[in-house]
Amino acid sequence: MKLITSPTSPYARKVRVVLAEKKIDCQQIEESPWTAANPVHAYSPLGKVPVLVLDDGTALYDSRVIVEYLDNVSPVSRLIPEPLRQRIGVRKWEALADGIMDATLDIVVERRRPAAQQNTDRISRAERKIAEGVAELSKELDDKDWCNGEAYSLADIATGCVLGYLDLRQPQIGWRDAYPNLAKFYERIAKRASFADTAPPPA
Ligand code: GSF
Repeated sequence: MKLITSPTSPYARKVRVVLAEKKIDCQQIEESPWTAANPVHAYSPLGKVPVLVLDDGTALYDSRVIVEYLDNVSPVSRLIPEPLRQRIGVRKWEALADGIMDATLDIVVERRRPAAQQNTDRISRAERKIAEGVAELSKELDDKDWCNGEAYSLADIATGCVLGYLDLRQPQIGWRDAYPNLAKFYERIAKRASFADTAPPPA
């Protein structure tokens, strides 16, 4: 089994944290999806990281499918609960965190274009999604220890990954000052080995 990944991708980080939490051995191959040739197309028609290539050659994507697969191949540290309401709660947290990642990535992609070609409407729409998305993370976390229910889950992993990605790509939004509960949560989760070992390189 091998994971096609990149050091800055928050979606790939979600998978790398899950691998670490579940103590699953997996070769990790770094590829850049942003080069003209995009080597990730060798593994997936969508050309996006992460891709998990199984031993029989089956390629799994995207990150949500991969984490569900990994959570089920090993019983160690279950990260997606079985009961429907809890499971859907966790998947909704993940959808929110992924949506904030998508909006943040939209801005990264726009800002890479020459200034005159940047789509300011797309950037404003993305900024609104980030602002409202982070407010929702904070509201839903409230004063709880964990995002969903009483235990550590994929909801915490997705939330930790998106907050780390905001630090990398949108540090000026200052989410820690606006949302002390998220700051406290992040400080705690960032200390886990799975997070410390997968931190993105500085921008
Ligand atoms: C998103 C993956 C993605 O956009 C998932 O796996 O959850 N919904 C998917 N990956 C980016 C890299 S990024 O995370 O920095 C990617 O590979 N983009 C290349 C492209 O051509 O869009």
